[in-house]
Parts: sequence; C-alpha cells; structure tokens
Amino acid sequence: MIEVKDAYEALTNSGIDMFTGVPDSLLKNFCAYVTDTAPRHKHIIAANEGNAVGIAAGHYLATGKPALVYMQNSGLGNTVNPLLSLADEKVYSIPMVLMVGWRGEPGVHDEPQHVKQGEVTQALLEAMQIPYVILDDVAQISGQVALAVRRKAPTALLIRKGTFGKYQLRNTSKNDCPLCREEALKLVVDQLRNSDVIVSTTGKLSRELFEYREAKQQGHGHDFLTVGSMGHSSSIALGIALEQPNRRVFCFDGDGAFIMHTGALGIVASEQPANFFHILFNNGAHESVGGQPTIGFAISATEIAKASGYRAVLTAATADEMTTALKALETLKGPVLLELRVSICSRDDLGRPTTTPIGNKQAFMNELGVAE
Ligand SMILES: Cc1ncc(C[n+]2csc(CCOP(=O)(O)OP(=O)(O)O)c2C)c(N)n1
Repeated sequence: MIEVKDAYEALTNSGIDMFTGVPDSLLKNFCAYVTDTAPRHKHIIAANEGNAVGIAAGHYLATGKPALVYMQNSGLGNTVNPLLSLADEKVYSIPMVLMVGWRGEPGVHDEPQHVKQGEVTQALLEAMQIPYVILDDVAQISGQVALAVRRKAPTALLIRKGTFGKYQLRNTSKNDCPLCREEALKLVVDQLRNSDVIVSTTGKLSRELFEYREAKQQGHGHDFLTVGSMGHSSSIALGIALEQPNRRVFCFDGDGAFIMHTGALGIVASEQPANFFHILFNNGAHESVGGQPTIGFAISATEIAKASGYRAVLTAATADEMTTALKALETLKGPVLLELRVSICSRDDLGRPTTTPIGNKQAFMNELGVAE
C-alpha cells in the first residue's frame, strides 16, 4: 500500500506542481490529500476529464512543466479526443501524467457499468500508445514523470483498488441546506403521476431512488437508472421526451453530472419539449465518490438554464419551498429546471440496485410500451 502523502511528494519532487481531474472513488484518498495540500490554483477539479487534459496542456504551455490529470477509467472516454488530437506526439507533443482509477479490473468484483470499462482499460491506453505502469511502488512515479518529460507526451499510472492508504479529507465541502437529498427525492417521487418516467443520474442519487421504489413497492419500470455515462441523463431524457410527448419525462440530475456536460441544456431547450422536467439535486459536491467540491453553488444553474432557453426555472431549499415548486410543475410547460439545494448526508448503509442494467432497460421500455 502507498501512503498518499508519499505519492504526492513523489510527484512534486519530480516536478509536478499542478493537479487537475475529476474525482474517483478508488482515488478518493489521493484526491482528498491533493484537495487539502495543493496550493490555490494548483488544484482544479475540472468539469470533465477532457477539460482536465486541456488544463494540463495549458499549464505546460505556460510553464514547461507537466501536470497530473486524475480520473476514473470511466473518464478515459472524455479524454480520448484531447489526448490524441492535442497532447499526442504527432500533434503538439505535450507531456502530462494521467492517474487512472481502475474500476472493474478483471478478477475484482465491481458494478456492471465498470466491467467492460475495466476489461478494456489497458487496451485503451495501449491503443492510444500511452505508456503506463500499474502502480504498486511509489518509486514508479518519478519514472513515469521522467518518461513523460523525455517523450514529451502523456504517460499513465494505473491505480488498482486499495493501492492508496487512507486519508480523511479535512476540507470537506459542507452546506447548510436543511434537507438531505434523499428527503428531497422522496418529496419529488411522491408528487409524480403514474405515467411519469424518470431518468436518474450516476451515483448515489439513483441508488436512493431505487431504494425508495423498493420501500414503496412500486417496482422500477418508471426509472431509467443511468448507472454509468455520467453527465448524459438529460440527453437520454430528451431522446425519450421527444418520442413520448404524452407523458412527463423527469431527469434527476446531480450537480457534478450537470456541470460535466452543461452544453446539453441548450440542446434540450432548442427542442422545447413541453414534457421535459429537469430536477437538479445540487449538493455542491461529488458526494458519491468522496465528497470533493463542485462549483455547484458558485454558478447559477437556474440562470444557465434560463439563458439556454428553458421555459421556466425554479429553485427551492426547504421542504415547503420544494412542495410549492413541485405543485407549480403541475401547470408549467417544459423544459423546466427545478434546482433543489440539498445537504450532503447520504446513508452509509445505502444499497445498490439489485436489478441488472438490461433488466432495468427492459422494464423501462415495457413501461413506455415499446418492444425491443
Ligand atoms: C465520466 C465519469 N467520470 C467520473 C465518474 C466517477 N463518478 C461517479 S459518480 C461521480 C460524482 C457525481 O457527482 P454529482 O453529479 O454531483 O452527484 P453526487 O455524487 O453528489 O450524488 C463521479 C465523479 C464517472 N462515473 N464517470
């Protein structure tokens, strides 16, 4: 096991003074240490992993020094374009070191959305001709930094589950919103009509929705749980809303996911689906992977939605405000964004969906009356 302090110091002693990326549960302890330790402006939690590669490239252009880009392997897809058409030796030849959390490593049990990603992670890096090591000794770190500098190209550190020792984040992102997300989610679900469907985002929100449906014995056919594919729930909901105009389609989004692909809002608005209701559960954090902060409360999600062309925007934080806003949805035409400001307090005993993704898809399509 490698202590995160040792890994951080191995990076800084090798000349890396800039850290950027999107948090990952396997990198939770490392990301926490970076959050607490790196100076202001030397650690940027990016909107998505491709943006982080861009930040690392800009940092190199301005300093001549490589940056570290951390991500879950799910985020590799977001990086392929800037890695191959910006940082690659055949284009601008920009060194950086990727630190990639290896969810779904073959032989290690993981959730379905990580299985294929885990199987192809090494092949993806190899296809991109990015030299990588599976980190098991802190001494490998300086070697990968030196290789990036020598080749003037990206290199990678692949991180297995349990590689890093524990570190407790001190600068946790907290907010004083009165309701936990789970309480807010229950208020919304209780207001829904039987014909409404939900597309819910990656992480704990979908797990809370699944458990609430279990508790209410309502089945899961009304909910498409976007277990992977972070940031795309609103686009999935748009695709449904346009073809099923007689039912309301709700996207249950998280702030990290919303920020990851915010351009989707303008596209939703450009279609003006009257049956599209975007519920943003904003807790200002990537709660599902360790509670690292997002810019959720620094931006105005409602202003973004309004400027993107949503027909109406609402925000609520107390139970009363939420109840009033949910009543207002009864008469409003979409696209509507309702931002629910919630605190970070998910349960430690939160379970995971017991249905498979394919079972979920079939039940959902069945509910929509569509045969495969
Ligand atoms: C492309 C991609 N990058 C990173 C992850 C890892 N990941 C899973 S959930 C999550 C946090 C999502 O944050 P938010 O939408 O704010 O929801 P919360 O965790 O607060 O419930 C992250 C970063 C992922 N699944 N996919």
